[in-house]
Amino acid sequence: MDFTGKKIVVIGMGKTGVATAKFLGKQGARVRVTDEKPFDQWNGEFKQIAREKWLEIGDYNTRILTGACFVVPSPGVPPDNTLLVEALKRNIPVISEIELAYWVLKVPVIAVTGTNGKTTTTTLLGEILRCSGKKVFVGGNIGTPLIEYAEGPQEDDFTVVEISSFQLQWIRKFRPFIAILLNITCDHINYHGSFAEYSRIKKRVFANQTKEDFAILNAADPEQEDLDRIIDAHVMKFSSKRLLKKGIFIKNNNIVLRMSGAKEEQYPLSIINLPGLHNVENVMAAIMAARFCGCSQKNIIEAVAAFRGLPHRIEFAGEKNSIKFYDDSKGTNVGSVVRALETFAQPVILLLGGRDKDGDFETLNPMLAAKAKKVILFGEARDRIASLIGKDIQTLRKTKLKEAIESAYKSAQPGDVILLSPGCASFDEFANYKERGNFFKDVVGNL
Ligand code: UMA
Repeated sequence: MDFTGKKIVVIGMGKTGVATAKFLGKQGARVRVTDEKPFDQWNGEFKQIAREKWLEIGDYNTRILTGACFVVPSPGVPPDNTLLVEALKRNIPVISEIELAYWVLKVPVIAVTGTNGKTTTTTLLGEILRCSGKKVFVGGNIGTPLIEYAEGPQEDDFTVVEISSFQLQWIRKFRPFIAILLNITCDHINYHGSFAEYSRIKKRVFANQTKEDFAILNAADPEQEDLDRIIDAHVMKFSSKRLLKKGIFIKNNNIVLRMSGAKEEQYPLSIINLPGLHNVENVMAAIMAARFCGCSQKNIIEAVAAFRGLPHRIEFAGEKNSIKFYDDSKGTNVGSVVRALETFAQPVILLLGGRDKDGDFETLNPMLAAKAKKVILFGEARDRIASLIGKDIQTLRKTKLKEAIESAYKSAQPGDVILLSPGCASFDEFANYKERGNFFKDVVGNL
């Protein structure tokens, strides 16, 4: 597409919005930007483009839409945002940043989505590809927006991008040559309006694929049942629960990859250095994608064995008086709390809370009854969660995370695990989940 002279509106001046404006400006567009926050709270990189002739800063109201050719909202701008609703009313196309990037992308895209495990799978797949001698860009929701990559020389063999439901909301042609859907459980209801809508949007990752592409699905996820019937791509499934005629699954302490017309491959489970069955699923999905990219079994095994996981994902955070602490600050939805609890055989004191995303905390009850010795609720969401979890589960309410940690430690006994797996966003008390996780580690260190 020729962007020269086109008037394009970018909403939200965070990481994505600034990168998008920069890209469009370089392409000769007239870029109008706006944000609900005051100027001094915009992403620091905005300063680099603030004085450009092609840039215009607009007020945060519908006047900004006048004459717009299309609108690019930042991922965090919800679909019911007034500016977006008005743009659609006026028939002005709304497109995601990943869609815009896709229009100019020359490197094949591997998209990784799902409620949980995206970052681990994306990172691991990037490592496997690198270990196999391929040049790769790893980004998307994980950090560097795809549009920033699209603006550069694009000299890699593959791009591996973590894709969120927010980014899938406004795609039109975005077509990854491999798309992975790890799982769909309740998340971001306050953004999408309902679980059904969230699930529908997640599945859009396959919408533009053709039979030349690959779709990797989770055979054990009830939300993905029958999904292969509506996908045009070549479907391969992974399962941590049962054997498959074709696909990737667990058998006798091995991951087994069975593809038609090829010799069965085995990858010992013992090479995985990550906790929990959910991580075996992430590894299975990454192995399958890597094989589609032509990586050898030897290189895959080497890369998986070398991969130590990521911070704030059920990360060991220290031990005091035989009480172990784990930081799962990235666990920002109920599904991830379940996964974290499943990982432990010991009694767990769970720290749950933060900013609520309308999570279905009532579904946690069986898992809490089985695994949690006590639940310390903290932050904005504490009262709502308390009203949803079972009356038989011992709970305590604290305003701030620090008090919650101290209280957990006071009531713990040697052999217990204290787990921060908040099931909520961090924004009521912290800038992001990383800051919350690091704070947790600091407090634990000072106990
Ligand atoms: N804004 C508005 N109007 C609104 C909403 C937001 O003007 O209605 C403005 C805010 O004031 C702010 C800007 O938009 O200045 C923020 O935009 P953003 O929230 O989209 O944030 P970015 O900095 O662009 O970061 C986004 C992703 N953020 C979200 O999806 C919320 C980052 O994922 C991602 O790393 C980055 O793009 C690069 O791709 C974060 C995230 O929390 C980690 N993602 C969610 C998740 O993983 O669960 C989806």
